[in-house]
Amino acid sequence: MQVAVSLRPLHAGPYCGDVVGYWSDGVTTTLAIIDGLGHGKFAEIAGKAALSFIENHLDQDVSEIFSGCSDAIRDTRGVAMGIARINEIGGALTYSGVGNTRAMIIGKKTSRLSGNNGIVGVDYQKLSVENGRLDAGDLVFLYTDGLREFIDISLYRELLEGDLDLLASSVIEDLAIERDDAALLIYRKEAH
Ligand SMILES: [Mn+2]
Repeated sequence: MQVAVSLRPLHAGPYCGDVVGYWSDGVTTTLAIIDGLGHGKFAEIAGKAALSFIENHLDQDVSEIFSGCSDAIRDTRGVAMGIARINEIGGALTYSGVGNTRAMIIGKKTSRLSGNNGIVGVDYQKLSVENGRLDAGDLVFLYTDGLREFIDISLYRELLEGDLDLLASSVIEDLAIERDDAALLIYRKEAH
């Protein structure tokens, strides 16, 4: 797999409430996008607490991670969060999200994955699971609401098969809004 991350704290400040993580053992890959509520120090504390919970519970399935994380970070402001899990061999992808983080798959066609209402660490009513399948070369975008929601992929055609870091920095440069932290993670499936 290949992964690129681009983060842009609000006003280039010292804190970033948007946090991303990715982990792979070569078979199972987990991608996480986290937006600590609001911005500033306490958003970052919430975001990092969620990241740390995920990192320490990678053996659990995604619904268990969401419920455990929601309990574990209850003394923070809470977060919006999306987690994608990918089987590197077969290409199966599952995704769950709570709050307004965004996810999309860019393959032969582009599909947007939907999340659920709520706040991890405060309350959410249900956790739906979206399923997809990735072929080698397909991309997964996970991003926060610090980017404009609609990413017009056609504008980046020439970058989609190229350097992921350049793609991530170009998208965040073009689409980050002025009033929030912004984070984008791009994953590319490689042939197994
Ligand atoms: Mn945000």
